[in-house]
Amino acid sequence: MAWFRAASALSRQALRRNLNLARSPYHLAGSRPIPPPPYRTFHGTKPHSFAAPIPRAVPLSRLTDSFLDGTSSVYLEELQRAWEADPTSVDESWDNFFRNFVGQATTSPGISGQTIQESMRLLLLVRAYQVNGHMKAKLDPLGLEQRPIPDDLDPALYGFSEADLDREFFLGVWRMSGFLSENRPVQTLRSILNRLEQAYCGTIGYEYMHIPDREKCNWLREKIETVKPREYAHDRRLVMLDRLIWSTQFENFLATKWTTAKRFGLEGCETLIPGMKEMFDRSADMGVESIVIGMPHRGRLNVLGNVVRKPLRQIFSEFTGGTKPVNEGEGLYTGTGDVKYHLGTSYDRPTRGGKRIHLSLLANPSHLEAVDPVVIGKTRAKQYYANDTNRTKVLGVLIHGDGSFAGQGVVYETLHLSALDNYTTGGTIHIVVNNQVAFTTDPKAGRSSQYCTDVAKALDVPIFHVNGDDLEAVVHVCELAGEWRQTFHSDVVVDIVCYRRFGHNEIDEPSFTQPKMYQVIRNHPSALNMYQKKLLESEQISKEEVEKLQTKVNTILNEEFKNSKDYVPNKRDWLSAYWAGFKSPEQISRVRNTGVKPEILKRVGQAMTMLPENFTPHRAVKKIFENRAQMIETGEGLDWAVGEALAFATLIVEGNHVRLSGQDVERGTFSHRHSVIHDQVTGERYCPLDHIIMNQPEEMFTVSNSSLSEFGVLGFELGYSMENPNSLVMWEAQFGDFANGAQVIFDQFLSSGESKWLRQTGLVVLLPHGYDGQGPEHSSARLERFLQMSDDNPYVIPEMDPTLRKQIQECNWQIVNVTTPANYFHVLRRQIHRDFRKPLIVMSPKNLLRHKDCKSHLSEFDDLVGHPGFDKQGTRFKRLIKDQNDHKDLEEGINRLVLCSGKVYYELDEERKKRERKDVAICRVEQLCPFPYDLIQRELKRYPNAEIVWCQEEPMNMGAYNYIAPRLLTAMKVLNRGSFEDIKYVGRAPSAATATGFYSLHVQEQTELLQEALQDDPINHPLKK
Ligand SMILES: Cc1ncc(C[n+]2csc(CCOP(=O)(O)OP(=O)(O)O)c2C)c(N)n1
Ligand SMILES: [Mg+2]
Repeated sequence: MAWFRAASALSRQALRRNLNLARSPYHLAGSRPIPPPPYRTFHGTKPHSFAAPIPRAVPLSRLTDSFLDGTSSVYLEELQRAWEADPTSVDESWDNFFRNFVGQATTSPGISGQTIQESMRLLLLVRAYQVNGHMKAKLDPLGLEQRPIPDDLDPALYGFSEADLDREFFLGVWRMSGFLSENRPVQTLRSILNRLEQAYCGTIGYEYMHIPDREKCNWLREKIETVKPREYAHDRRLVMLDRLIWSTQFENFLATKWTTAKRFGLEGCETLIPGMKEMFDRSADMGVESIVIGMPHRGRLNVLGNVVRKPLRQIFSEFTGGTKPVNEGEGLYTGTGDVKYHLGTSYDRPTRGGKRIHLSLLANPSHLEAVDPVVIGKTRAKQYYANDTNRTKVLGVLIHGDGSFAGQGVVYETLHLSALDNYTTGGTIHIVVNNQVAFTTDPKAGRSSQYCTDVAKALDVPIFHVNGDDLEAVVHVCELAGEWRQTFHSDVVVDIVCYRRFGHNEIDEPSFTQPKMYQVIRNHPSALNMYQKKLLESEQISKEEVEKLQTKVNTILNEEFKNSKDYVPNKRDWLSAYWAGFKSPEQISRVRNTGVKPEILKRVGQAMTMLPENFTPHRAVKKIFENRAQMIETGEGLDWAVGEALAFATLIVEGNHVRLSGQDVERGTFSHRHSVIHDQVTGERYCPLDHIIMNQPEEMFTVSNSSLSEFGVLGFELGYSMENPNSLVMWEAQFGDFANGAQVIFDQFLSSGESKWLRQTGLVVLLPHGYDGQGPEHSSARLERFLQMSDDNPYVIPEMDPTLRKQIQECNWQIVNVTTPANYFHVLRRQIHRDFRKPLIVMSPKNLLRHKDCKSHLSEFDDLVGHPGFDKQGTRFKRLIKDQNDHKDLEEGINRLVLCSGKVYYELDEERKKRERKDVAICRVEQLCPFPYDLIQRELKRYPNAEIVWCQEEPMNMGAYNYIAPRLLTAMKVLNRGSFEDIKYVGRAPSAATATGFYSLHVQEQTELLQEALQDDPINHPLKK
């Protein structure tokens, strides 16, 4: 866009120079050598003295302006000179242009005297309307402020005066159809201007000239520059009216029944509802079967009731506060709930064309726009499961506020997923409810761009601004958006410029801060009033018919209100089709084994290490794959990457969908994964895990490097994971630290989503973590924050009997810091091999990826009795790994039990070996949350005389210490193993930064903590140090 603006500015200057502008009295837009400040409000346009007379319809369609891309008249002049000197020296299209022009000019009496210069200037004027016509469009229903009309739209700038209005001009050029010729090669300037005004400066402002694709622009021009301005048939108008009545009366009804309740009403933008409905109807006509919607607070109840068709009685009942199910027994689990304007739902809705369309509105937090990527991820997953490879059956629709669309970075992060192979959904339709205020903040204080939608211009997508008072215009652009999306499979933005009739919510006073605006709003008729009046005045409907419609709607609203009093909520409605049979936290789900038959392990192991013939991998990669094949062959020394790949491959064999995304995940940040390899000669890609089973569906295994966004991509994967439980969906941070760029997703969705909205997800988040001297920003994934958000009670030991255990189901998520490839394999498989889903946060390793001791034997992955991984219950994830020395059930000679988690274990073990401390046991708490009370107690009992130490690499105010200490104390208390002061701490001192930036200091700190953990003398409690 910047280049375009520059070009048009250049052309303006050039024109001024060339025309030696003697300003005509008709030229109003004053010369402004210094560009004016950006206009961030609409509020009408300055009246133009070049008053446009009654329009005479002339179509502007099918403008194929292949050679008009250079907008400078200097350029045109130079071309002309060149052509005059040698016609073959210019492009064929220009040759035709000049020939044609000369021919016409000499034969048409009406245009005698028209110069080539005039013709060119006219073309530039047309172009200016296409580019900047929206600046003059009447977008603001309130008409408060005025925005100056750009010079480009002033015919005087092009040297035309009022005297030229009725002169005929030749606009048509060879190969140009539509407005520029269309059997009407000669037109008066007046009629040309009228057409341009009508098409571009009415109640719709089109922005599309930033799209570089001519075909797309021409498609839009055909729609915009139609011969006949849009005319809706009588019955369509009645439907629109009916829908507007529903929208308006719904809000009125809530306002009268619940006078003081916050509902974030839609008043001032009621046309959104008919607009959405028409958009959905049109989309359904064009093949859409399912729509996933995300939206903020404003108008949400109205959308739920009128668009999604959530039963009104249910909405009213919830409004009165009756959200808890009352039936006995199962289904009593309600979580902690959420306010009414955050809840989601899904229904099937019949469309105008007689089809049914499935609509789901996702629950969302207060955090504006945070739901955007979640909706897109969910849409993509739906497309995967619907085999919607063209992406025309499932559509994502996002509704935004003007303040949040301009202000929230996640909007941009989501937009940038739109055309990426593994993230595209074939276009999202964005609707902005642009009420020209954000709470109390005016646009000029809230954004630096002219329009709140300018962020979308980063993409090649059209933006339709529309005056929200003009129902038919809103409906028109909503339909157009649907058509665009189905035709070009890319995003599109509808910006409904409207107002907010009341305060930010119903108990807020808007005149404190927007007094002038609200003076106007108070006297401003509703869109319904206006539309009714229009239909009545044009005698398209009678007063009685309007009243009948109003009464019908009112009666239904009242009946539903009455019914809402006896409304009994159903059991939770969280189990969509794919989730049937999954257990809620109140139902016990048996813990299953995750070991795999040895022959399957071998087979998938071979498949995932095999490279195609004639493929030339990088030398080092070839070696890695040879080593991997060897590991599978011998069963010895399986490393982290192989453990992970085996988990993926075995899940695929079992029919699950596996998806891993994040920055550089294909190779792996630490060059360890190599899940996609590149032919060093041809550059071709090969992904071995795409070839695990015969005829494996293309996306069944997806590994994808992502855009450099944490918020957007994690949100996307979260949405993806929520669609179908039989999928292992993972997001990996480059380093764990970066996860806080997506903090809203962790806080508002992942840790609390199930509790608030009764929706489960088994999303896995891999966060590289570990202190290896790489400085403060690459050491810590802030484990403490995840633990702090866990909702298990530190002072209550839950039921731990394996047959009755619901500990994980009752906890909001699981947090692990796993230390062996086999345990990693099992924890990933456990995500799928259970009857419920819980998010899994993994502190994933960095130096363990290649650590000599961080290896597993293939037998630890299988399910054979007697194999190392096999315990009493079979082979499964180990929540705690006991000391690796062969200890009996009672070891009175052990003086110290060091509990730790993560890679520090290997360092502790080495130090122990060095010091030959046979009296020290080291246990790894692999699953930190929920806390493995049973296994911890087993170890406490095993070592009755041991001093109990928690050892971590992180500073004392970080890591797991603050989570572990009270839980360990609770476990000890039951066994009479001492008090708080008996929990010894070994780790770094409290610190503001996560880690030192000085490598030598890191080494010193690390050495000291290892030495302290294994010192001969008893360790002091921090209180006594
Ligand atoms: C991320 C985030 N920051 C701040 C808020 C508090 N807040 C709630 S509504 C609102 C104004 C939103 O303005 P706009 O997007 O224009 O929507 P409108 O309410 O005007 O429909 C703000 C700042 C929020 N909900 N989310
Ligand atoms: Mg707003």
